[in-house]
Amino acid sequence: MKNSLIFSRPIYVTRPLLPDLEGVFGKITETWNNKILSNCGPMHTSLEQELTKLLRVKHLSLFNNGTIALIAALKALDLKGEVITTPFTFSATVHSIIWANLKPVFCDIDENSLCIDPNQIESLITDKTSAILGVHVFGRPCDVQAIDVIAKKYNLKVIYDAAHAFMAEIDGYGIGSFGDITMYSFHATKLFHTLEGGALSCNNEILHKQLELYRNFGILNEEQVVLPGINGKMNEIQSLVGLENLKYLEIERNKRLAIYDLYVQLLQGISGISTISIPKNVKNSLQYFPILVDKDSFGCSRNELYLKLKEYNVFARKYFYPLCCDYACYQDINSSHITVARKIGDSVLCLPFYGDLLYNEVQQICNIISYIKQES
Ligand code: T4K
Repeated sequence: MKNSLIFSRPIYVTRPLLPDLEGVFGKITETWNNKILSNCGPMHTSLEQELTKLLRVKHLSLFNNGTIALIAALKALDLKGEVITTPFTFSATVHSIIWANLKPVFCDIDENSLCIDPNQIESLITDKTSAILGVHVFGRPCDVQAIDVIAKKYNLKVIYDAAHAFMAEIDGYGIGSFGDITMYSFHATKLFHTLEGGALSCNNEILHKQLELYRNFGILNEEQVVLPGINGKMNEIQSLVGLENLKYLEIERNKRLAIYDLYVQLLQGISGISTISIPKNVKNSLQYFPILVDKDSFGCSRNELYLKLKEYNVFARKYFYPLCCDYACYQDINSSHITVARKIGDSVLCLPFYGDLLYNEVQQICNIISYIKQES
């Protein structure tokens, strides 16, 4: 039985969306002819305009990756002291706080949303706190209303890491409508990508100008450099790949939606495996397909399932284990109060999820999980 379930090639957690090469070559030819390769050329301008419309935000600035964008966001808000954030995220979220010369303070997460728990934030606020950095983990949004109330009460800035939340919406509002600044990642592993890339959106024109200065060395004009900015610019090749990928976005989203539904349907019969529900008022970003493994009712732990899946050539990922607060470099930051995130970090597993995954492959992955359960 086991041998018949083994995939003949590796099935990874994701595979990038690749636009038709002819379209890419057409745009590369344009770029070669006009010889503008970077510094906000025509492809860049065009992608920025398209994304501003698509994400329904007031201002959007492209960046060369999400991490540099997040650092620029923290710098542009002129923050000092401490930033309250989640440990259940990719390293880049917390590293960005350090790169902006700020101190991360870890807050536990909510068991349902897997995002920062607003009920735990207030007790962590001190006279040094200047901001809250929430992450819309797996595209399921933070409780933006509760966070807004706390931010207003204590006069804090709010930054959202929406690396997983491209095109997510709450009550029909684009995910970038909330907080002071929202960051997006367009890395190759993201549903919408520009090879590497990212963006920041905000609703404030003055802040938008600051972000653009931070993106380009703080250069105001040929003779004035007004702040210590960085090189955060997206180049023309990245931008044109983004423009071509936009053409396939709806197709990719529809394919993922069908795969998402199939996974939910096939996994619901397997006790010990649960999926993360998306509230009715939220538009799913369809970025990842996370499951939670309950060792007692499934029969083996998340770690055992992860390792066993590899024997079948299925390379699921433990996003996000270990928690950021357990990294060697963050041992000096208090995390004794982090309990929910530890439980989730020990039970979460992201299954392969991308548009080119075939229905029979989804079926096979679910059959393998069932078989592993039977054998445990
Ligand atoms: N905030 C959050 C919450 C994030 O999740 C991220 C990034 C950021 C901030 C920072 O944004 P960026 O600065 O990256 O724009 C990946 C990505 O590199 C990273 O962007 C992403 N989050 C993170 C969750 O995942 P790895 O180390 O897991 O990637 P890797 O290379 O193991 O790739 C996973 C699988 O994808 C591979 O097994 C095969 C497939 N793959 C990957 C690449 C790069 C491909 O098929 N083709 C490819 O080109 O970090």
